[in-house]
Amino acid sequence: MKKLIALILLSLTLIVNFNQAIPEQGASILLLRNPAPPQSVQPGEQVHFEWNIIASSTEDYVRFFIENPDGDDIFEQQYPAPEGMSESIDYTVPAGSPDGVYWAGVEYYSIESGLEAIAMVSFYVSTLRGDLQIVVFNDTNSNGIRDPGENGMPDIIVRVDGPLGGPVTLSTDSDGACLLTDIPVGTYNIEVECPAGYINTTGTMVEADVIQDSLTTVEVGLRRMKSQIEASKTGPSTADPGEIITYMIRIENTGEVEIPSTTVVDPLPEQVEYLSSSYGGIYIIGDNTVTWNITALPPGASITIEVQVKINPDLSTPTTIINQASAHWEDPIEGQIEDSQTNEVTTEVNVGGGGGGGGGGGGMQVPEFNLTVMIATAIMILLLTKKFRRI
Ligand SMILES: [Ca+2]
Repeated sequence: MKKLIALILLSLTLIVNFNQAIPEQGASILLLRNPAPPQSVQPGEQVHFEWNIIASSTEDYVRFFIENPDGDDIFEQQYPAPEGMSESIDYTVPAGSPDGVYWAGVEYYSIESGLEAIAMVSFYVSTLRGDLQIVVFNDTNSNGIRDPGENGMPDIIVRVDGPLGGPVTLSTDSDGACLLTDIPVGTYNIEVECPAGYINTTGTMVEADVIQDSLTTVEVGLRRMKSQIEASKTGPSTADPGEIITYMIRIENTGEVEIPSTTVVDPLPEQVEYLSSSYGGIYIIGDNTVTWNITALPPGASITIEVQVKINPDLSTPTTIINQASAHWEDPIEGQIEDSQTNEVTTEVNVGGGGGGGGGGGGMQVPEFNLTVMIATAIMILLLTKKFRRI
């Protein structure tokens, strides 16, 4: 962990220095310091500087200097030629120095041009210091809290703005963490860069207070955006032999990301003959299958496609036709192909004669029953009337 942070800080230092080197006539200066902000030193502690100068001109001398937060030079050292082109120095911050942002500079003077190049880097002096740890985790249940089993996310870019300046850019390690040690106390603003396909579950900016001699830990949750296609199908529940029926297939993006490409496949039942389809459906005779290609479908969007078929007119016995389609789509975040099945559509094919006869038989049953009830009721009334007459 410490090694990684050292590497990160070193790389940051390199970036800062390359940006701040001002080669005026071809000379360039690489100036490094340790520790690099936001890590700070207390008065009495040392800051290490080293530099390397590349020049095609003739060296006159090199000047190293340090400025306090007010911009006043508080330290200066000159290196006459041939010294100073590649040097290091450990500077001890004097006891009683005020807290703040200090600057160190290296100036290169050549015989030909005088002051030819200058590089400057900042360093922090802080009497009160603490540590800050930022952990980025995969908030799989999206509740903004790190629950057991929710792993840290490596290689996430984190920007930290502190009370003395910033931001510094860090990257999380294999445990999803980055650690800043010996940084000035105060309020820090942390911004975590969301990778494509993820959203932040704990807010895009997190504020953290660093307290003296304490470790402040901030947990930032990210969640993978949902990518989902839902497919459903409708069709008639009954039909006759030879009837033309229409199946409707609805494809809906119920996720949070655009699905770039969806293929819908409808293997037709053997009892039907393909007639036509909407939305550029392609019918393959050998497979008796219709296929559609749907391009970019944004979140919340849906498409309904149709296929017309004719029920086999030669069906002679009651038949149940079952049809089910499927959607195959590419998850744009993970890059893998996913499948969604529609519901099954069941169509009962009535075959004339058998069904009608059954209906007729049923039709006779109701009056027969009523007649029986009426006759029974009449007998009852007759019997009761006779009984009353006797009384
Ligand atoms: Ca959670």
